[in-house]
Amino acid sequence: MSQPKIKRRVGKYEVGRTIGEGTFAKVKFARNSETGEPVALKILDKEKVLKHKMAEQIKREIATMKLIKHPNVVRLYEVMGSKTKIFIVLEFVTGGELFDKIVKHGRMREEEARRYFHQLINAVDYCHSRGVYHRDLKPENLLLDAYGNLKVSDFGLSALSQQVRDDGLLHTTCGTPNYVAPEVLNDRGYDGATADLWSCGVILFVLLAGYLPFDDPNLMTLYKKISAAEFTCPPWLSFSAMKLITRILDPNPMTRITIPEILEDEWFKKDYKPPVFEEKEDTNLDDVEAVFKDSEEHHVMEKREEQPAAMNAFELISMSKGLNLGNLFDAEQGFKRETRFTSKCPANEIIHKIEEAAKPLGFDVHKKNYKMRLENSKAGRKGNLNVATEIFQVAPSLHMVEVRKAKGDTLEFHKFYKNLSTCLEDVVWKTEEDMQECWKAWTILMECTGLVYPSKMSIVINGY
Ligand code: 3AM
Repeated sequence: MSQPKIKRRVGKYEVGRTIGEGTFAKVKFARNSETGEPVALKILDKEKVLKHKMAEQIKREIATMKLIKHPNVVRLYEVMGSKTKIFIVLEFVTGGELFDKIVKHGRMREEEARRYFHQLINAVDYCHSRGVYHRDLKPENLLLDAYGNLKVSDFGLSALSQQVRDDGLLHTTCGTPNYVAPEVLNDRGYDGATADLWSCGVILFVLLAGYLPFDDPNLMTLYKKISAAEFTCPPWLSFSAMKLITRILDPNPMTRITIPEILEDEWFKKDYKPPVFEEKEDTNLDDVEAVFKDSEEHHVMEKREEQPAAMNAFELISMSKGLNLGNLFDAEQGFKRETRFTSKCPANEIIHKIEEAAKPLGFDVHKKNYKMRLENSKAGRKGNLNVATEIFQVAPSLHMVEVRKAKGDTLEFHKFYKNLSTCLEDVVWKTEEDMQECWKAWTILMECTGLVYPSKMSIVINGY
């Protein structure tokens, strides 16, 4: 049960936890072992990417993105390929998603929304001017850095999540259509620039209103509302904001406002400062060529190293913090996607209890040994919520249970975890308060006996 930990390496990167999973790609945390710099590693299935007719366009866009060093665009550092995968190394952005702010605090004041909208338009304008389109601008692609600045992710990469069917046109495969332009939904081929602007209009509406301009549980009705640009502005919107939104959410892409016109708009111009930044001149594009050439000599080294026997009991317990919801926010990482607790129940009983708790909440449960995957059948804000759990044995009668969001919205995960924790009260061994008492007792014991604690434990103890 307590398997040895596998450490994975891709080239010079040490690969860590999964940050998120989409239909097409997995995003993992990784660290450049030469510089120590943290990165986000986007992992794609090579066969799926290369088989469709977009390969040339994707290659061109990735090459262009490598040249772009814009303050509001997530940096793409390099691309690597193995026999079966493509790895895209991205700047690691730590401030969470812009829309988590809306979910938590509701709509924004116009000044705040305007600042984000300026940054969004700067990013979009810059990439468009270099022939790169996003085609899938939506909340999860709007990240915030540590200083609260907007960083648009996936520019030039979203074609990867779309399909070219036999008619040679782009077809959106999945995801919520709420941000998608009518001409994209009509599926007659479209211009990336005007379609991106529509999505910017929807984003601006959400920032100012706190809800979506087009929404309906019935997909056909939603399509109709989008096609007719049928939306109503909330009464608190200023006249000039309303005017701009209406010009962006024009269902006809031919008459829709353009970026140069937005830059001249009265509402937009207030406090606008054009960005100042340096472009990266001397970028080497050999890696992009190599990935798409697919010659074996250019494959990146993928290594799996077995770690010495699993962590010891002290370290495992120090990672588990009971079922206290306060643990779900971390000052460094923002909203947490994983948490752990300890239990003195047998593993089978823990599994059974989790299953019993998850099913009434609408989750399908898949079990494999001591791992479980809980899949919610209802689509949430970011698709279906998927939760992965794993049980580790610390001692014959002590287990640590890890609960991790594998897919979906982090705040929906927190809500699920809150429900789960209520159902698991009799399974959990230690609450956080108990743990603190436990550490204090250990400190005294260690001090009296003169024993040295494992390093992780001493950090935790000193932290209290
Ligand atoms: O699953 P959630 O929505 O919490 O924010 C992105 C999303 O998180 C995150 O990975 C998940 C799947 O897209 N993400 C994507 N690119 C990132 C980056 N460059 C990133 N997080 C940090 N830095």
